[in-house]
Amino acid sequence: MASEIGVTVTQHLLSQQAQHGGATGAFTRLLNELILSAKIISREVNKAGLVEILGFTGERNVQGERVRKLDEFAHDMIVRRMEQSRQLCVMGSEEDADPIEMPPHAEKGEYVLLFDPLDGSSNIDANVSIGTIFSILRKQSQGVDYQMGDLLQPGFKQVAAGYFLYGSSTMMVYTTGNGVSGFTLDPSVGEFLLSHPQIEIPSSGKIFSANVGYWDYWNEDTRAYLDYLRKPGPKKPVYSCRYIGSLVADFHRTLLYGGVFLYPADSKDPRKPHGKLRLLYECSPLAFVVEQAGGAASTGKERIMEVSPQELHQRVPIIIGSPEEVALAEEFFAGRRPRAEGA
Ligand code: AHM
Ligand code: MG
Repeated sequence: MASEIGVTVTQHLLSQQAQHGGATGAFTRLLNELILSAKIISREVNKAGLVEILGFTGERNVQGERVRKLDEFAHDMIVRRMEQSRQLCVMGSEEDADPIEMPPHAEKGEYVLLFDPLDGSSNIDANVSIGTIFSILRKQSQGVDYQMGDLLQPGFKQVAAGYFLYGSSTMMVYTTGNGVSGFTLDPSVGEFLLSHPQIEIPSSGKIFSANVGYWDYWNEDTRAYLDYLRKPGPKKPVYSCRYIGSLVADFHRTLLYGGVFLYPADSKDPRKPHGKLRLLYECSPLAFVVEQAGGAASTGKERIMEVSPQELHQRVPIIIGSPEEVALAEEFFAGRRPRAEGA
């Protein structure tokens, strides 16, 4: 592409597709449908304070949490639009306990979509940034119908992943395994325009992001790691703590500024032995993005992208961000403190 100025996300997708000989355009059509869903969600999020859409519905999602109306709206919008995309064989949503099958009459495709329709929704009433996270996989099984194994694929099998951030502006950040690109929605023309070509995460940063309210629940390794980050040392800065409590927003800041976000296992809280965040809907897609930007994502013991999913709503501890901070966390989780001592 001669100049990146004024490049729309569709142009960008097409140019990426042109680099893959034999591409049929199915993937571009699929992503375009998702982008349209996000534009509609963004419109609704932006007028959330103006209409009677806020408030609880009284229902609970599969995680036992109360579902807010905008979550339902986002979920329904994506499901309805993607059902008619003709590119999918099955979907999975954080808001649905079961796989979402295509309607019987719908033409099926070769892709699988996993998504968190509106992450961070407990922040909606306070006008805090929230987001949609997505992960696209290729169907592995033979035949027209899907198998559970098509949904339960490790992160390294993803063909694309990214998120939409509904913040002070609406952004789309995605990867197809060829770097990470960011687009900002120009609401006057309704287009996502390339604003962040080739995003690269700094190799280290000065911010950690974690809900330190859970300090007493965390294990010794987590506490030792964060203690190290927050205390002065001759060879290191004192890290600032920034925690919005909205994953897409916390992740996006980490991607741009560097540092580390973590949602560790709550070893002393039986409700969250594996942390809170879901492997397939939140951790795997963000791991793909961060790795493509030069960062890393780990459970503390294992690369997130290599975790083999056992169930749709599986949760994993996550440490994600700049490569140096994530590598250091893995040292602490292995019980080693070599780089910490004398630092
Ligand atoms: P959600 O998918 O139900 O919105 O929950 C996920 C959110 C993330 O956005 C955020 O990182 C996390 O929950 C915050 O949890 P906590 O309040 O326990 O710190
Ligand atoms: Mg979520």
